[in-house]
Amino acid sequence: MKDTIRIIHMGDLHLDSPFSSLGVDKSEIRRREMRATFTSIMYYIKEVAADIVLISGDLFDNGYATEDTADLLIKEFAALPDCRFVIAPGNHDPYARGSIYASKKFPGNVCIFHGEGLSRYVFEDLNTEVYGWAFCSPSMTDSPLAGRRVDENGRLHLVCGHCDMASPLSTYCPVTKDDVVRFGAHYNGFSHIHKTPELCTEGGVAWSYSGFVEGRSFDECGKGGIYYIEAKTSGDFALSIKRKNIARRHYEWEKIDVSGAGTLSDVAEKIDALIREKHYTEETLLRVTLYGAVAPSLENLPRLESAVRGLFLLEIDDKTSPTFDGGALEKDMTMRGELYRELLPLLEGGTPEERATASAALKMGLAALEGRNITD
Ligand SMILES: [Mn+2]
Repeated sequence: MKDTIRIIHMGDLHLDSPFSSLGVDKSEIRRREMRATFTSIMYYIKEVAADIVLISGDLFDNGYATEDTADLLIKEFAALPDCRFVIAPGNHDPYARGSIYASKKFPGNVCIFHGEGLSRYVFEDLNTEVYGWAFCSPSMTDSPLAGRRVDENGRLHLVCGHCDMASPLSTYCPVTKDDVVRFGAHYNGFSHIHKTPELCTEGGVAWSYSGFVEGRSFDECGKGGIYYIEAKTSGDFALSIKRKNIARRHYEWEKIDVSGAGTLSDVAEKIDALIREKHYTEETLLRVTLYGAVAPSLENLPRLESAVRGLFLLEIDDKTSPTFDGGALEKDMTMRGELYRELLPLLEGGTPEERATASAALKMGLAALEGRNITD
């Protein structure tokens, strides 16, 4: 029997996710890359000779999953027959009639939970048990761990499940911290919350979300990844847990103060400086929130999105105020000055929504008064 086993924990891959916020071409690239990342993870699993892979749900998006994806999963799992893949279906890939899990023939090294109650797979040769459950529909209101304890049988105990630890009222399987600690498994691999995960431990119990693997929007910034775990299969069942970044591309969201900018190239220079400083590349999807008082004549900052500046995607979130050096406008006796004076109370003292609306109104109004095109 192995003294130490190697475990991979991952989830929330959302293969075939539509990426609807990107254009048609880029969303297709991202869908392909997502599948390629899955293949890279499989290479990694082979390279480290993992014994068990915990996939804690939302491996794919049921509504969008293609036959190609099903074939890819089955082919990749079958290519690593010495590794056990344990899958706990989540709210996006529930074990439901007609789903890939229920209708496709998976190889013998793949174990898929298929009921909402707690059950387990026992790997005697590894002295390890994996407890888990399945979403059988897009929601689940009871915690499978509530009031339960592991069998104290001298084995390494793992949990693989999709759940929401944020609220006991969640309809996405509300598992509480108390449930997890009382249950007493050595490592609990969860998924559902996508942000970069935090490993928690208490009283010999460790748990973590897997986090996302490939970011899918600006809600998922930073580099996605998986966990690599080494666990003793007897004695103190000590764990060593490491994060491995594996994503192809990453979303980032930055803020830049562009106070005093008078032209688009002033702003572009600041964006370029940030890209250099942070070493962002074509692996980066970047959103920049621009803020500060800029010249009233500076409008249509989102036009800067058309040059991606060496990135995969650049998105401009314009929160500037067109009030820089407003003295001249304040004294201007034409319609331009009148418009400025009219909007000034909102520009300076309104709510954030009022300031944004007043800024847009001033920029458009000034452009219109100068006979410039305001439709693009
Ligand atoms: Mn989920």
